[in-house]
Amino acid sequence: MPREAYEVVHDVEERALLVGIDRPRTDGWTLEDDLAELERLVDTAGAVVAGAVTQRMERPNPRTFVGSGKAAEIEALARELSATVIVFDDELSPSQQANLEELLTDIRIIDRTQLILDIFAAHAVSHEGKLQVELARLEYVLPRLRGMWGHLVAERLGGGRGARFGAGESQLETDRRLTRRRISELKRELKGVSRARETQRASRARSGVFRVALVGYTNAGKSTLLNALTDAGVLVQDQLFATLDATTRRLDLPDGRAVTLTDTVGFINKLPHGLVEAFKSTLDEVREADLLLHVVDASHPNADAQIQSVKVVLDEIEAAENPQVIAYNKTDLLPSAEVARLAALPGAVAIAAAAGTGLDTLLERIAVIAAREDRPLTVLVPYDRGDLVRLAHEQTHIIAEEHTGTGTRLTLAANAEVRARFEPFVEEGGA
Ligand SMILES: Nc1nc2c(ncn2[C@@H]2O[C@H](COP(=O)(O)OP(=O)(O)O)[C@@H](O)[C@H]2O)c(=O)[nH]1
Ligand SMILES: [Mg+2]
Repeated sequence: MPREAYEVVHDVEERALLVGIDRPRTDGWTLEDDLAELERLVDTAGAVVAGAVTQRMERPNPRTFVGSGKAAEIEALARELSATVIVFDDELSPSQQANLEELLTDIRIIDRTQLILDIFAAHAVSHEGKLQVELARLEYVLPRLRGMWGHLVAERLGGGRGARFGAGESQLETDRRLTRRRISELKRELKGVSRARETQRASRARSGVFRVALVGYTNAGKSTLLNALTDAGVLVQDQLFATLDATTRRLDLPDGRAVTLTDTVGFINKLPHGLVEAFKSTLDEVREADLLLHVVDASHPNADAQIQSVKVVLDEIEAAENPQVIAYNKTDLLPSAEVARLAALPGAVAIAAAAGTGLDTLLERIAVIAAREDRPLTVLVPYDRGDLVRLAHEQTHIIAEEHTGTGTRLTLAANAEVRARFEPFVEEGGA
């Protein structure tokens, strides 16, 4: 559905020329990895990759990102390949963008950040998701308004930049003012929208329900796993960022306990900071989770670097310290020796979510962790409190259950929040 809207924009085939620089780095990624991923992003956005240009540099040129000689080369190649857009693999500063637009006339220039923002915009489904994406886009656009306007002026006046400086400046101020106003409107509206969810989340926290959040690199198989474990029916696609909204479902563990499982937006290397900010309320689900289920596409050649990138984002949203289980997914694509090696890693489980392999082991692992804070308790629940008996069955491990003349006597193991709810019915000496 959102794809359709997007295709209207791209009914003329977009042909992209990718540009990346090869510089010394320590994050486990190579330029080839980056460009392969950029190609997938371009593909997800509905465009075709016409070619790629790279340059080896110690650091990006502060004026034009690549060297100025390289820029001329890029322009020539773009014409030769009939490229309609040039995509830079890193975020360009507003002035780099403006300078490049001046050098590479007649061809659109975007960077990785804008490409990701476009994909998010096309995939946002919920009202909240759409607001979050619009906010991130405007935050991105705001510092770039000068460059964009300058470009327009230059175009209209045939390069005579500054000739109508006064007029341009006041238009720019208007644009900035309107953009800022819309940004504060969006922030206000988002606060309202996320309040409903915060209320839900707070009540889940109070009820003592153990909360599990799926995290992982985009396309790792998070949504597939949620669907395999519950009846969520969320969108699964071999695309980057197919799902942005948080979906929470009840998950029944083998020991009879019910927990919640939340699927949310995936991460990517160089995830735009503005997006993390804008998706803060969605990502709160991750930060507040009792357990993170980190889903990894173990068949991906860059699996290790992807794990590192996920850790960087978890750090940014202050969730790096939450308990974690790593689920190495897509093991159906790996040789069995490799699967055995992964399964033996500390805190890891090997699964194939699509085929349902390894899910029993995964659930048992979750159950063990969910039970870590459990302490035993014996309570006598009166017959008019069926709600508490139901709670016991859903949220605790029941050790013994007996029907007496005055109520149901339960011996159960539960965490502190749940134990608090049984407080009035604790039997003498039974705690
Ligand atoms: N071979 C294989 N493919 C899988 C497995 N799990 C998921 N996939 C595929 O990986 C792609 C991304 O899955 P999705 O659940 O949308 O990933 P998400 O972005 O992490 O939510 C889809 O094409 C899935 O069919 C698996 O266990 N094995
Ligand atoms: Mg998904």
